[in-house]
Amino acid sequence: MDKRWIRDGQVMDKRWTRDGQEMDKRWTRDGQEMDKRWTSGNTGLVGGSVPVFDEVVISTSLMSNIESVDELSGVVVCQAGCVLETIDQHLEQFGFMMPLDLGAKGSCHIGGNVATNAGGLRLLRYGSLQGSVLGLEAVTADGTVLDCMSSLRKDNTGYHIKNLLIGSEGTLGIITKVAILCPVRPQAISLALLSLDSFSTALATACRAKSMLGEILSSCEFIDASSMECVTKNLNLVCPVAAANCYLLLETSGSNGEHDQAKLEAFLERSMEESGVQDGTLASEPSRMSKIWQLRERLAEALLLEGYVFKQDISLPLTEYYALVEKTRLHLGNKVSRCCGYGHLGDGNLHLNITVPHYSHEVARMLEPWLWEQVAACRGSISAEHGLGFKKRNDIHFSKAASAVALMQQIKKLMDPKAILNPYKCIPDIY
Ligand code: FAD
Ligand code: 2HG
Ligand code: ZN
Repeated sequence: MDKRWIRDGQVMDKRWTRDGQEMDKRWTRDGQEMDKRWTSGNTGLVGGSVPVFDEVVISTSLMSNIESVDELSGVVVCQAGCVLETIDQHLEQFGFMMPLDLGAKGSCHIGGNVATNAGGLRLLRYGSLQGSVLGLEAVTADGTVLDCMSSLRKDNTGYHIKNLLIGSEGTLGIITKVAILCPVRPQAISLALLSLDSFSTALATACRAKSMLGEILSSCEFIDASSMECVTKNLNLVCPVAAANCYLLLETSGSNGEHDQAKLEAFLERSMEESGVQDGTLASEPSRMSKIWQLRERLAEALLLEGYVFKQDISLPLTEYYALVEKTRLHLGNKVSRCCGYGHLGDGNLHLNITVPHYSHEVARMLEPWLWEQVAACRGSISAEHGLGFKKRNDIHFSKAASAVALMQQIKKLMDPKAILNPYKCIPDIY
């Protein structure tokens, strides 16, 4: 690929932006529309799957077999090119579900999910893929087929090599197959959307949800007023609760509808007593829940309609979560059209998004490294769930000690001495 896709060391916007449904310029090259069969998931948000200099692109799209579902243990074995949503639909007949769900589920591949250690909307309940992936198969740089295809929950025999591959963003091996432990599909799901006067009320309500809903809480998502305005205005969606400074989406799922409903109602009654909780709606009917979920899941798509989006995916202590959005807003002032925050509050993961009509060098320079210094000062992470890819690999030191980066570089050198596996990504160059 030529270099027209790079500007000031940044991958150009259109190549790595998408809305979870309609793919944009990523699918064209030299004016020709690319056939989707020749691409992989490509939904990553840090340019990890974008060829930047001299790479060869490998597609796993034809590796789309779901090989088995163990009805006793709930372990699904599938090839890397399976689309996340397809696996989930397949599991429904067996009464299981994928432990991972994200807005890009209709396009992303399980191999890409594992390679990025994707988080998503239900990590709060089902944990990270580091826990759910029981086994994997990968091809290493010298062509060896690395067989770590265990389906056992417990296997402490030596180093956990598979965990090294999970989240390695294609730099240590090409994942070809995975075994994933899937939870039982819930019988009853409900979704509450609350509008709140401030982030501190949102935080107090989220904490109350954790303690009063306990084991049935399956998602705890935050949306600020600016994000809500963006998704409703740009996509013509309706927010069913009164406009406010902040919103919380709380999902419960369990095995007994009556039990869950009673818990949820007690929680909502208690929350509504708080003056800061302004309005709320509860849905259990699938089409109503889906409409509410769109307000959260389609935010990335809505933002794209405003021009260029500076996307940041940050882990922070909860006390700093929204303060960073406000600080960034002040710092950038009227140089940007929008500075908004949403994300997986239950996991301390903020998606800070800044829109400008066109890519701006000035805003880019104002944002980095300033933002990373803010994150490092409170010992947060500059990438909570999207990885480092091409975009952030040289900023890794804001979240990892030099000793850890040096060990990563040694591991890379050992496993890929010729740097042929996703070069220029994830960690700083050593060659
Ligand atoms: P790609 O984008 O194709 O690749 C991602 C990286 O993985 C690249 O470095 C690539 O080289 C590597 N890779 C891909 N396949 C393999 C393989 N088989 N073996 C080795 N390396 C491989 N992410 C989250 O974590 N949580 C979210 O909630 C979330 N929501 C999103 C919502 C939207 C609307 C969009 C567009 C993206 C979202 N993402 C989210 C980001 C993205 O969907 C995830 O990072 C996803 O896991 C990427 O999967 P993919 O198949 O598209 O991978
Ligand atoms: C999400 O949670 C994704 O919706 C995308 O991780 C985050 O749009 C973003 O910044
Ligand atoms: Zn996310």
